[in-house]
Amino acid sequence: MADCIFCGIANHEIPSDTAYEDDKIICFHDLEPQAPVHVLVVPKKHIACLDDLKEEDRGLIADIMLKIPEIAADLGLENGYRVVINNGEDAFQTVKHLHFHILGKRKMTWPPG
Ligand code: IU
Repeated sequence: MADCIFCGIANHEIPSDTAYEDDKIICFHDLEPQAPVHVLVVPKKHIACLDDLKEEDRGLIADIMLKIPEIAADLGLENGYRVVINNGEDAFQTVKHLHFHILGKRKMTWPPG
């Protein structure tokens, strides 16, 4: 989608520090990490947020969920990690292209801020 930064990263028009990539997914290190390890798992298809998911995206979302533990293992997150989706304004979603944060290598707190 034009003017979407994460589409630009997925298309390699914008550089990123890529941790994993396949034909449907790109995972790259967050520019403003909130933990010692902080990557974003992004579907290459432009989907703005969870509310825009369609039945046809079922396989893609399953692929992402199954890939996350593999990426976490590759990043050495053997003690656990947090997966976050900020969905919509109240959740402070700043990039309107669905993405899954993986944060690790520090103790998380609960409830989240
Ligand atoms: P959010 O869930 O939409 O709030 O998270 C967007 C994340 O994307 C946030 O952690 C930013 O630091 C990160 N990010 C990035 O890594 N590279 C970019 O070019 C932009 C945002 I724009």
